[in-house]
Amino acid sequence: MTRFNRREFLKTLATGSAALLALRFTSGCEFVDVETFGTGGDTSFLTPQDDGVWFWQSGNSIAKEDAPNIAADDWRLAITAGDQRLGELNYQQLRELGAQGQELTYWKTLRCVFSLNLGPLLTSLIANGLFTGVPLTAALEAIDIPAEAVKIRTFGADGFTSNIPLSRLNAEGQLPVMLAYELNGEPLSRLRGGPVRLIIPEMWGYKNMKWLDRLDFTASDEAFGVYETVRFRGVASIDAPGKMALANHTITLAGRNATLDGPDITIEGVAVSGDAAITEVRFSVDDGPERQADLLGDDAGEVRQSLPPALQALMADAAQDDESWPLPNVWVRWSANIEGLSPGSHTLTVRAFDSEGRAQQLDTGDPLAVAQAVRVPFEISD
Ligand SMILES: Nc1nc2c(c(=O)[nH]1)N[C@H]1C(S)=C(S)[C@@H](COP(=O)(O)O)O[C@H]1N2
Ligand SMILES: [Mo]
Repeated sequence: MTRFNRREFLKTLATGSAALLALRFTSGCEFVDVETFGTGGDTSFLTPQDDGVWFWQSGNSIAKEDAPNIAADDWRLAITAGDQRLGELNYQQLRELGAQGQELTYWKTLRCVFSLNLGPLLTSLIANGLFTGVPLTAALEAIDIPAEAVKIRTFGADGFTSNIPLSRLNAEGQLPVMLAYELNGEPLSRLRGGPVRLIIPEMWGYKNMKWLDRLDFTASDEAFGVYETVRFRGVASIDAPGKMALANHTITLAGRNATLDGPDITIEGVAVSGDAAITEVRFSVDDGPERQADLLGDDAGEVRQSLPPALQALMADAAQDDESWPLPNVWVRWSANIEGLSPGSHTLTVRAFDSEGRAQQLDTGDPLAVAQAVRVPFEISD
């Protein structure tokens, strides 16, 4: 197994299609399959659960057809500390906890960490929805957690593994880690990791275990998990805390080097930051003066109106109240009109700012750095 290698990764990308509709690249001896919804044009705030609308990422390199197919009645969560069995939870018990008042719903933008490296290339490994479930702490109430435990190792039925620091479970001021069984008011589908997956608000996709079937409490602080120890071995932020970084995604120029009809164009995208809210998006053309893009998903009322009635009601139940928008860990859409472009080559530069005072930089010297503004070449036709 070789380490994740940026140069190899870039070479692979260079041979891919501009829109990155389906991407396949090697990481050491393994393949990672990545599918995106492409660079659409009308990203809705909420991504429908339907196949092909959410992105699908098998961190474990399995094809969709091979995704575990677990009936709700057959789902079991084993809770262990190494060889020792601490308890077990089934689907009905989980739903009962929900029915007894433990249920909660919140917005979560799920985002693959491969988009960290693909970000400047307009990847769409990102989607947003309303997850419903039970706080993990509620499900663990009857469990005797070993006093020396520092991490929870997490296991999926497909063999994927990851971990979360135990301290995250009771972190103050954070939404709870969730055992999620619904997305957008519907049972969590097979491809989304149903019947039950983990949802951790501020963390990258790989920490959000699909087809969750075991939680193992360990006193070892060693890195653990497929991404943590194989794909991104040695990248400190990948093991813990695993927080999403500030970035822009899905900028709709239909890919790099797109040719567009001028002289006026509209650009649109989504921006998100782990643990913080997007406060501003700025853009410039050909390194001219920066202007502010309009933020579209930063207002709760506006978002609610864009949803079907059933989801408006679900949103009203969500743990994030209207006053706290725009939300940390949740994308905002942005758009802008650019007028009077001359025929020929141009460069669009876009950067996001968050409520923690972080900003994407115009030049970090590393085009793949996460803090790097997105730069996209495009053409205006004659
Ligand atoms: N069991 C399991 N959980 C998993 C994965 C996996 O391969 N197996 N992939 C992870 C990765 S890398 C990402 S980005 C997200 C993708 O979630 P999605 O397929 O629902 O979009 O799931 C995470 N959870
Ligand atoms: Mo991922």
